[in-house]
Amino acid sequence: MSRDIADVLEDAPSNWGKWGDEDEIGALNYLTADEVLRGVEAVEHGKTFTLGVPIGRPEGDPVWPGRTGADHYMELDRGHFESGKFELAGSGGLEYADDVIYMFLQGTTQFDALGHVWYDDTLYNGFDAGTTKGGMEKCSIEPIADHGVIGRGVLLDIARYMDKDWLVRGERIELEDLLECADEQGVELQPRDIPIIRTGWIELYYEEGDEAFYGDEFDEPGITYSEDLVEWFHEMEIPAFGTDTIANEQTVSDETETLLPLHGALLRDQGVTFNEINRLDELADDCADDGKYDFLYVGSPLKIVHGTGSPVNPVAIK
Ligand code: UVW
Repeated sequence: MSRDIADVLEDAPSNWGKWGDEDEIGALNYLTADEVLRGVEAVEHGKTFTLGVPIGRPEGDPVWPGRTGADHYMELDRGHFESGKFELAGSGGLEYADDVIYMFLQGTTQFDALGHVWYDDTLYNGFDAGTTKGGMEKCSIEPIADHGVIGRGVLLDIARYMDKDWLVRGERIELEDLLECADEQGVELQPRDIPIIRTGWIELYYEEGDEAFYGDEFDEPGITYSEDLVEWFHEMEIPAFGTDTIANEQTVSDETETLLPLHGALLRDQGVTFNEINRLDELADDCADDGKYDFLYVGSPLKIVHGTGSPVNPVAIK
């Protein structure tokens, strides 16, 4: 039976007030200069991996149901000059192309702002949900973009650990799986790390298409709420985490039977930044090859005024 999320999370750990009443970046406060340097220490070879997915493919982009992929329009191209419909006075033959993109800010690889999801009419740090009307007055993506998301990333290749190309629809990942996967990979998870969890799920979209990905019911695999998992995030002071799924968690929690409870427990209560829809296979293959699963993680969202999130192309540097 589906439970009220506020009841489920009544005693869950919270970071409200920890960095003052006006704080809007939550657990990113843990990412101090020392943590950036700890990330830099993980760099050995200078190999780089960009984790963003393509934006605006004619055949579509993977999105949460109800959202649409990016629409990309040419506003100006060679045709305008050929037809004489656009002239650039004094250009001396110099021409240019311009384009426009219309997209959901959560419609690609992205960071959620801390005000993106809430319950009980209240955002992270106790801000009133009414502050979202007409644009995020509080907990928008801007303060996160001002800060940046930079630290030691650790890939947890759950798909490989489970010996699968991708997890099964709706499959749950437990805290134990994360810890055992790290153990098997021979990497130590340290406080203030940025875990990057690979399920293989987004690869299913690109390799087998829409129907295989969405199925009859949208139900992604992933971690979900449990007391031990949210306690672990809290004790480990996890500032942010990423996955290769649309929403970073099991869609319908088989623990709470509610939708996306970790958006409540981690994003709204602990102020943990969510980095969603990453493409992780190249990074994962490289980690499996050299046995090195940690790296400098650099995420730099756009400063979208009052935005609920921002596209991002995170970089992992090994
Ligand atoms: C929802 O907000 C439903 O999902 P996401 O965090 O993926 O944008």
